[in-house]
Amino acid sequence: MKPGIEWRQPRASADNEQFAADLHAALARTPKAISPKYFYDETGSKLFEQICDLPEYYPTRTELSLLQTHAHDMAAQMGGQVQLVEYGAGALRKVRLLLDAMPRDSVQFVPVDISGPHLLAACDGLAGDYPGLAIQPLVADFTRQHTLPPCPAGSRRVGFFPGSSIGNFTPSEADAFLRLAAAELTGGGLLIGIDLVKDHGTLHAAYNDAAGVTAAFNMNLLHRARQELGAEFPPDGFEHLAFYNPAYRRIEMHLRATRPLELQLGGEVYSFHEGETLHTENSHKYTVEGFQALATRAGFKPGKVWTDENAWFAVLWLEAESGE
Ligand code: AVI
Repeated sequence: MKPGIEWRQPRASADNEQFAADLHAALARTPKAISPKYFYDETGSKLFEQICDLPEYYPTRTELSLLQTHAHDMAAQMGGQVQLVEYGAGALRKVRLLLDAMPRDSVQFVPVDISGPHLLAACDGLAGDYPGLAIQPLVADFTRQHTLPPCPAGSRRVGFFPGSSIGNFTPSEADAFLRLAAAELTGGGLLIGIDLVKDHGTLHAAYNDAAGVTAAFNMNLLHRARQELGAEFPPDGFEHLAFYNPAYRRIEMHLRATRPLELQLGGEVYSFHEGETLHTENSHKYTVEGFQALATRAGFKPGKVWTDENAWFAVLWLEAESGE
């Protein structure tokens, strides 16, 4: 910290402390990189909802249409009586399509999400629309050890992880999550949405929309840093950068310095040379076979696959066998 400079933190909270610590670490490493989880404050979550409706962003509408068309077939893979665990539940929009295909009294629904207030609000809405549905929300980070409510007698525990959210995990995080899920879903299975490798133009457009919503979503990370942590940097010092990296089969999002500049955070000064980036997100794209191989290594047995006519997105059923 520079002598004589007193850093005033605008709003102190445990969340801010973690954000500050992670942002310091992100800016100190080479290359600079931070977890995409910091996109999702209230503004970021709203921007993400807008992204989902963009004409260029095909994943949401493609997955919704797969769920709409095949919900009965998907529900049939799951089995008669189920405890349905949704990982990273969010707005609970997609699960409604599955629930519509299942007898209400055959399901105990366990949405798991790290954000308590959002989860409880979404559950209230669901309970209003699905009277009689048993809902047991769990506030937890589903990527870490957590304890699910016991599976009701006679039910199979099945997981639901839509949205190609697994694409935002590093390969080792994806492997760790799948292993954890295979263990806790033993005897049941996992229904998961993945975004598929496709032509680079379609991928590029999905993360570089004409309306600039994805750019605003990316830049929101810097707005948060300014508002919540008092970070200082030139207002036009960074621009949105998103491109497909074929070597890793992933879209990379970065915030790129438009010129040499300094970013001050809590008394520390971090330099950026022109063109240097803060890497903010990876969005991995898979082939069905590649993902099934990953899931098999984690303990699943691949089952049915539903995909659209362009083969842009896939929903996979993975059996978590008991090994007996
Ligand atoms: C949440 N996740 C699956 C989105 C994706 O496509 O990787 C996040 C996103 N980033 C930019 N646009 C959308």
